[in-house]
Amino acid sequence: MVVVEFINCSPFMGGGDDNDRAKRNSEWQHEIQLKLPPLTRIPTIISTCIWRKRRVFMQSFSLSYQKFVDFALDETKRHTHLVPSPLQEKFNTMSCENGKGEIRMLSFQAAKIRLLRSLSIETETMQVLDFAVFPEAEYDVPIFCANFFTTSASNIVVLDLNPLHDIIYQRDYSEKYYKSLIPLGQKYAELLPWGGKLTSESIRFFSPIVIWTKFTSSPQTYDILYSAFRDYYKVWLQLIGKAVEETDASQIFGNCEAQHKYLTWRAEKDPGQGLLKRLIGETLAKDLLRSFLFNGVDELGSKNFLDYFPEYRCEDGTVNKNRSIVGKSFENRPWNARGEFIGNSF
Ligand code: BLA
Repeated sequence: MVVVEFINCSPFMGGGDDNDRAKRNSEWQHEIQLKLPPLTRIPTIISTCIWRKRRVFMQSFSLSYQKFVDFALDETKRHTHLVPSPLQEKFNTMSCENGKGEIRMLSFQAAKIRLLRSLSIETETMQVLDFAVFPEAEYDVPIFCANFFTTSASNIVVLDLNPLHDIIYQRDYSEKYYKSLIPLGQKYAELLPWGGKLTSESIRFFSPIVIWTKFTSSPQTYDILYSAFRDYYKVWLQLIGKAVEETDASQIFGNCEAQHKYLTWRAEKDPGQGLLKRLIGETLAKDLLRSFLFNGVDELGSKNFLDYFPEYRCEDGTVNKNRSIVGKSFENRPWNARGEFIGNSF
């Protein structure tokens, strides 16, 4: 259940003293209450001082990311044959430690697809979807990535075809996969504006068409997000469908290492970690991260986090626990309308 906030609904914000305002408000509440269905409750005024603060009224609508997952699976099955992953047996459903929520996991593999996996969390106060698809190493196709974190107050959204290779200095990869998708990215960048500063290091894992946004919950934004998810997923399926198998061993190795670097980053620094640990405890969360969400981190390569990201090395040789060394940056979208990177620092 998601709560939408209606701010400054009161017609009685100004004029008169506190007693006047309280009286008029109570009449207004009574009048409004009569116009609403019997189960809709108007909050009672506790203190007249509240009128000096912003007014918040609430209405509910239900939200679930299940239809996003259903769409993705149906659409994938139209293109290829999905086979349950061996991970499915161990990772299916888990209850949150406080008994007030559930984590559901699905995983598949298919021709060209090493792993398609979905994790959704539904509790009384939040909904989370972490949906990703990782190609086999013979393909340099981007990684499909949808991360939605929703509470009554806000949504944090990342939706992207995460580049496997550098797109800032390696123009050919960008041209190959993103050039034709820039108009799609532009369309949604207008509907779902840039979410403001973020962990600077993350930008290297994002593409010029990334949707990074934050918004207050409403049915309209939910519909736009669903539309974006469908469009991005359909495009990704076309890319993987058209992708030609690489036969050059060094290219395959390069793809494999790039995917391993991505998994190593996310298994160590994903912003959802803290919450997962609170929901299911540290041991289970670590297993979920390494064996399921970022599966491959222990198999696809032998380098460790500090080999890839030496700037995180502490003096005693351990990994700096901070999520970012650089800090947050990129107040605005760091790509221009042609998809060229215009951010000047990391
Ligand atoms: C926040 N998630 C974020 C943020 C980003 C992402 C960019 C904003 C905070 C920041 O600047 O880092 C997502 N970051 C990504 C992704 C990549 C990346 C997809 O680098 C890919 C390379 N999110 C989940 C799950 C949970 C979750 C499973 O995927 C919870 C179980 C929660 N994401 C979550 C929460 C925040 C968040 C709680 C806010 C945390 C904070 O800002 O401290």
